[in-house]
Amino acid sequence: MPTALITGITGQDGSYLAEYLLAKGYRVVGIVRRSSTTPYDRIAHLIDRVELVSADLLDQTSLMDAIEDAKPDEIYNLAAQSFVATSWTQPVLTGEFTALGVTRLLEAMKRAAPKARFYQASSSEQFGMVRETPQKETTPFYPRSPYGVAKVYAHWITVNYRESFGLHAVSGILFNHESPRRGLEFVTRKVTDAVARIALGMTDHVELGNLESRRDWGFAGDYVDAMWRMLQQPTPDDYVIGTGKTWTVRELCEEAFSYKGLDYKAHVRHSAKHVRPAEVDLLVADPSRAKTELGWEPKVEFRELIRMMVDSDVAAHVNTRAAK
Ligand code: NAP
Ligand code: F7E
Repeated sequence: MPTALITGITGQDGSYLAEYLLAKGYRVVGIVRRSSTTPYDRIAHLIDRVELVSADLLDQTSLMDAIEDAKPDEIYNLAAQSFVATSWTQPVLTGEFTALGVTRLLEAMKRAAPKARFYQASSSEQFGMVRETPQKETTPFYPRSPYGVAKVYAHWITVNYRESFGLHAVSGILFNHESPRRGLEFVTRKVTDAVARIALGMTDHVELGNLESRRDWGFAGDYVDAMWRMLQQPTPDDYVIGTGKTWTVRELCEEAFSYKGLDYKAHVRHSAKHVRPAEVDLLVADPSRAKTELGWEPKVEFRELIRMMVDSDVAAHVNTRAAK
């Protein structure tokens, strides 16, 4: 039974990856950071089947201990300060978690499990002000936020440890991927949750920033399969993962509101508070290399994804009401 160590197991991707690897027969060990509460909502249904160890990307010794104890065959580094907007208000912390945290983890792996395979969660935010469209593995990076800058560092330190020390380390450059488990602060979930609350008469509007930016949105459940496939390749390399299609935030609103028979124009208000100091205007992947070399393709398309999220948010609010 192979062992996988997942940082960020309590996050959106970590929860789907844990499910996916358990189904494949892995022993799954998840790193969690100490908190005064235990917010394991996304993995509550897995809690008896995974092992949790306490460590933090800020703390080198805890990472060394976690790797020494778990003895992993595969390490998936999904932990990060992952919200782009927060990276302008907490730029130093974002750099510590999202950039230097990766060096700490690679250093721990180099010492405690040099034969393990390492996955780094790179991001389409690294392309930022895009140099070509669609974006592929060879497209130059031009990050537009402290988060994007931190991810570029994390990406290159992963390449560097591969080339310097022969570690089997790969980066998946993943475009936006969403699900009912997406954090409420991200725009897809913010919109689908608002649609649910408006449809149930709990509120009548939602405040958004820039409606014209374009994103390549896929389903998180499909993307964790790509992570695993990357680590099974005999030679470590980096891959772009996305759908190859792109939509504006406005189109996202149209899709989500019209599903419940609502007109987004009557419910979406502009708020300068949600406009970013620098924007990434257009992202769209060229995932052809992943298709050819990994045999990976997305299964859930945009409309199905948005409807799945609206349905889930409606059900959650109905259940909460019923429980009161
Ligand atoms: P997420 O839901 O925000 O989860 C982030 C995880 O990181 C949480 O489990 C969080 O733990 C953990 N974490 C944060 N700081 C930590 C620290 N100092 N030490 C240990 N753990 C820490 O993010 P996600 O959407 O699943 O994304 C997973 C990864 O992929 C992230 O690295 C993200 O930047 C990257 N990425 C995401 C997307 C996307 O569209 N989702 C696209 C490209 C790349 P707590 O529960 O304790 O907060
Ligand atoms: O913003 C616009 C916003 O926060 C998408 C992370 O997972 O994907 C994610 O980063 C777009 C931006 O995701 C609001 O300006 C308008 O253009 O959902 P988001 P993101 O910034 O693309 C990448 C790949 C990652 O790696 C990240 O970790 O939507 N937008 N109005 C808004 N965005 C938010 N959040 N809230 C608004 O009110």
